Amino acid sequence: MDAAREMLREAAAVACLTGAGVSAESGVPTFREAQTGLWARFDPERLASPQGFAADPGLVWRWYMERLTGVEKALPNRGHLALAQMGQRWPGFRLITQNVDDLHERAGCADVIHLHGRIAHFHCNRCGTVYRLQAEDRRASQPPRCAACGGAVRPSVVWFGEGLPTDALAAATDAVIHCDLLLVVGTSGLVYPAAGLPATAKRAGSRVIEINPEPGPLSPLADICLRGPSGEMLPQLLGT
Ligand code: BV8
Ligand code: ZN
Repeated sequence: MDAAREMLREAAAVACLTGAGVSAESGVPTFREAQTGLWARFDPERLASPQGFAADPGLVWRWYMERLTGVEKALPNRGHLALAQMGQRWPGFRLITQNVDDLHERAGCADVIHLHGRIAHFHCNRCGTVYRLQAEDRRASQPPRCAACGGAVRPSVVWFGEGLPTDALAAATDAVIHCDLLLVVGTSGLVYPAAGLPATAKRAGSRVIEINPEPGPLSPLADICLRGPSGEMLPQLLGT
């Protein structure tokens, strides 16, 4: 941890890429944790896809309403709060997340780069019109219909097989190319193109610190691996 603290002190420009692990201690299940209860028999990569939504819009809608309720009940944990403090201490700090929850924002982070969209935002799957969720939609068995074209409303998240928002991916790539230290926190490093960002940082000469209780495909890229939960590792790294 001392070497990591030293590396952070020496850094001129810091960026951070987070995955579902940073929200685990807030009680938001990680993406690959065995789906609990009702969802145990479904493959999240199938549900989080245009094919899954076309095949059974009601099932996918209910899955997202249940996850949204879980996110709204969750509170930012000490890891989220430590990252928000970094934003205050390192003016050029850029936070990139694969997560669709708003816990970084609720911890006080500004201009978070959301690579995979946001679960609390909605739009029409056919014409793209933005949709404001109504109370009755949360209990509905089918997705609401778009007032403009009658298309099905969907969460504004990036599904498997869909391209990432070009502006978010461009901002994330720019952030990792121009940082001299990248923190990679709570991600299994399985999902591309997000998982390619640490290699891009490395090629641009940045150093990489991984924070994750488990090793993974990104670990060989890291100069330092802090093997522990981010809710403990991040406050220690920041000395808060
Ligand atoms: C695209 C939104 C093309 C939805 C998500 C073969 C090779 C390479 C790529 C592919 C391939 N086959 C298919 C692809 C493409 C695919 C992909 O990468 N698949 C993978 C599975 C192989 N990618 C895509 O489809 C992407 N799009 O490529 O499109 C294209 C291009 C242009 C134009 C048109 C099309 C889109 C990917 C986005 C998918 N959407 N989310 C939703 O949430 O419902 S991704 C989803 O997985 C989540 O957002 C999550 O962020 C993401 C990654 O998971 P992690 O965040 O890493 O979480 P995970 O559960 O995996 O791991 C948790 C980690 O936390 C673990 O390491 C654990 O150890 C750690 N942890 C646990 N507790 C803690 C902790 N860490 C710290 N502290 C703790 N306490
Ligand atoms: Zn529409």
